[in-house]
Amino acid sequence: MDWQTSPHDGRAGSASRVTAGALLEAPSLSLAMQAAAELTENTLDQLLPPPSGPEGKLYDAMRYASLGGGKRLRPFLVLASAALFTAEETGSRRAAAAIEMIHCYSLIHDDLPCMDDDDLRRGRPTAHKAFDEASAVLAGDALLTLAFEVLAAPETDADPAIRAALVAELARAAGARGMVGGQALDLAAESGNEPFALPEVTRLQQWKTGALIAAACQMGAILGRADDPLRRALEAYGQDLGLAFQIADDLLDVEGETATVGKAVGKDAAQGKATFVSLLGVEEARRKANALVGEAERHLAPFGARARMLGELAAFVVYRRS
Ligand code: GRG
Repeated sequence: MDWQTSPHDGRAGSASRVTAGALLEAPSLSLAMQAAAELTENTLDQLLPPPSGPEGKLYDAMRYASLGGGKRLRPFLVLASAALFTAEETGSRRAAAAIEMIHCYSLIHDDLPCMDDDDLRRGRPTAHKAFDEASAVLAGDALLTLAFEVLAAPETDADPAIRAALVAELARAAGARGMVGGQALDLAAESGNEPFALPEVTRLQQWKTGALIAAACQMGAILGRADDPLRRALEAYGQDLGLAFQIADDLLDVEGETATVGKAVGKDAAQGKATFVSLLGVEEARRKANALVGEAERHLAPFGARARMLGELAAFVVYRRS
């Protein structure tokens, strides 16, 4: 077994050298997440171009925005979902890195002056502050395209149909009827006269944030050649998790502190943005998030005890502080 024992109290205490396949047997969710983050960091480091030559600044910006930070939630979901089906290690790691590339590109672009205009991300200056706007735009573009290059490569899976399914799943979730479409709805909500009501905010968030989270679970199922019922169970889990995540994000914007969250807080209220919290109030938003966690956990029933980490993750997503 790869889980190491802490010299202090004899309990399993280190996530180093753990394989993706072992994530589901972790002694705790935090160790499982730490292990997934390490696997993701190492895989990203291998896949991202090393900074050299006249284009080195672009590679530097890509690495700055994707290495050394973040919870690595989406990679964790790919790795843990794939592990449910004992999918092959290399493909799981590459798919986990690919979805994190898409996520990091979205953060870079979201922080730009033409979008949210933020100075702080993951507790550090945003990419356009650390570099410049042009480099940040290009780093985002290059991460977006590298993600699909990685998925399409034979090293990800020997079966071209599996690679095509991964590409299609991620493209759909990241595109105009997914994350980018959700961002467009967000901009439309800001510029419109009428604030969005609950159904519109729900669709916006399902696209902007939920789609990628749900896709992470689906990519694990694709790598694991899951049958239809199990794939649908993971899909339903991912959808509830995605919405719970967004409600928690809205709550953090109201209740969190910049130093812990790692980005500016209080922006939604300052901009008069319609969010789950502004529409439902803090208590009802938290109740809804908790209810979604319960639903998400119930969808995991067909997987039995092996899905314990994914169940715990749903609760973590709602109670996280960053
Ligand atoms: C600009 C194409 C484009 C898309 C932007 C997802 C998105 C759409 C923007 C991200 C902005 C944002 C703060 C959305 C709220 C939810 C969210 C995605 C939070 C950040 O995700 P975490 O908490 O971040 O998983 P870490 O840093 O832990 O990876």
